[in-house]
Amino acid sequence: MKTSKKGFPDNFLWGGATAANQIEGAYNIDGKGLSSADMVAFVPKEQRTGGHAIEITSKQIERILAGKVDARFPKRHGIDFYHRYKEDIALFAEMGFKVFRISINWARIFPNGDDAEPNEAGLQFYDNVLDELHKYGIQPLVTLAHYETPLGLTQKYNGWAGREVIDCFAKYAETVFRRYKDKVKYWLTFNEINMMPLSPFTGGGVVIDRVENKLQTIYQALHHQFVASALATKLCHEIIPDAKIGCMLARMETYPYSCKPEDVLKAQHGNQMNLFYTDVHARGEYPKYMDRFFEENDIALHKEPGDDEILKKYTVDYISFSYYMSLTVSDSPQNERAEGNLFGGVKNPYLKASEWGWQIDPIGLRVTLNAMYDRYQKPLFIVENGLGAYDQAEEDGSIHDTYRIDYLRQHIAQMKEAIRDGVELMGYTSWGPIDLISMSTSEMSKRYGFIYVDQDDEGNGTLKRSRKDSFEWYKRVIATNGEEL
Ligand code: BGP
Repeated sequence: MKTSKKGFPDNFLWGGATAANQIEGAYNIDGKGLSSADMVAFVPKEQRTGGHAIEITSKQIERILAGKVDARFPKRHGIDFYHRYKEDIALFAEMGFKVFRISINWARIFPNGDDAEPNEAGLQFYDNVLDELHKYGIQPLVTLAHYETPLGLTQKYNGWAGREVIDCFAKYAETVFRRYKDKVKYWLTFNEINMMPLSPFTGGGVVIDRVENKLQTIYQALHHQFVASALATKLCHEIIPDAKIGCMLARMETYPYSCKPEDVLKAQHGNQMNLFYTDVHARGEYPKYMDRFFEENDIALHKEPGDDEILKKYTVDYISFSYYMSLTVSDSPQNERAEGNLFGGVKNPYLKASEWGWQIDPIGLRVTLNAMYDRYQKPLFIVENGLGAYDQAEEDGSIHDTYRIDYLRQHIAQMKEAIRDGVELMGYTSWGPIDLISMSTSEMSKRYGFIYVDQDDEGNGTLKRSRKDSFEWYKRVIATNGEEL
């Protein structure tokens, strides 16, 4: 048997991915309003429940705003990218990045989410960042909403639970499309849109303590996001005809624990519940299997006339996803739970887990790339992947992060295999190319970067940037277009 030699396409987009609320800081500078992320406090280790289940009540928000909560809010300060973006982008350029994923913090543009006019200082900041990227020939990939709902929308409409937010979002999207039409050709609507059921506040600024039927509220809010995403797709195509716009999912390839038919069925259901989001975005309609789920959970979605047509008409150009782990499910209650694994599941005996319990599975990436391409026949883009780990700086400041290199090498090798299998893959942006604040725990010590940032969990440090061993490694990967791993 011959082995295919096909490698990464010449125009493959190598780079890194970030989110405004995890890097920028400057949370109340130059007219920025508060966003959901600014309410998220540091979670001490003993209080962690694993995953991303950050829940906040309306009472807690009131107390935070009244200054009655004695906690730190690391996402308000990030790694000060707001003032250091030039230095950081120069480092990305040194690694040879072809693309850099950022998000626009909506509350920097519309401080309350529904203001009459945009905030010019906020718009100017992103102009500066985009210009800096283009200076080095780096393509920006921009997420419109990465867990950053303006807090004003939570207070007024309960975030995305309120239908009014669709119009606010459409106005925001139109504003940034018009402003950056010559500078941004790759867009994403909602980051990990499937986060909503796990954490409605993170996913959509929704506080669920005010509502009776939690699931009803969550899926209604999601419906609003689907419609908003389709409207943004429409606007993007009209305003920037040569741009591509995609959706974004936290992909959980779900395995049956055994070949017992009950396990297999459960895994199939798990995959459906995960791919539901990309089904709506790519196929343009709610899949039939959701009818049963809605019925059995007393969910009656309210759709306005025209909603279904909008979803059908404005489907995405490509599908992007984050991939950190796979998920294994079992029908037997005696199986050991996978503590810390995002979205639960049981322990997969063939996989090792990260220090945060995320089950590492490079082959699962090839499985999922094949499965998704097969299902949608649309280009795919891996916009997050990486290993969160504790790094140890040596006396001379060097950091030998071989574990990170191993993780990335194995995943990239599987991407190459998937391309040989025939998958159309546009690019790869590893998560957190520079250390940043953790999304789920607000730790600084959960590091993903090729670039080290001198800051600890308490927010102490010089914020000095330095290169880890993985920096040179990734630079080589990009320079050889994935041939040398
Ligand atoms: C994804 C989010 C990112 C990011 C990443 C790693 O879910 O889109 O914002 O942070 O996960 O998660 P964490 O920071 O919790 O390790």
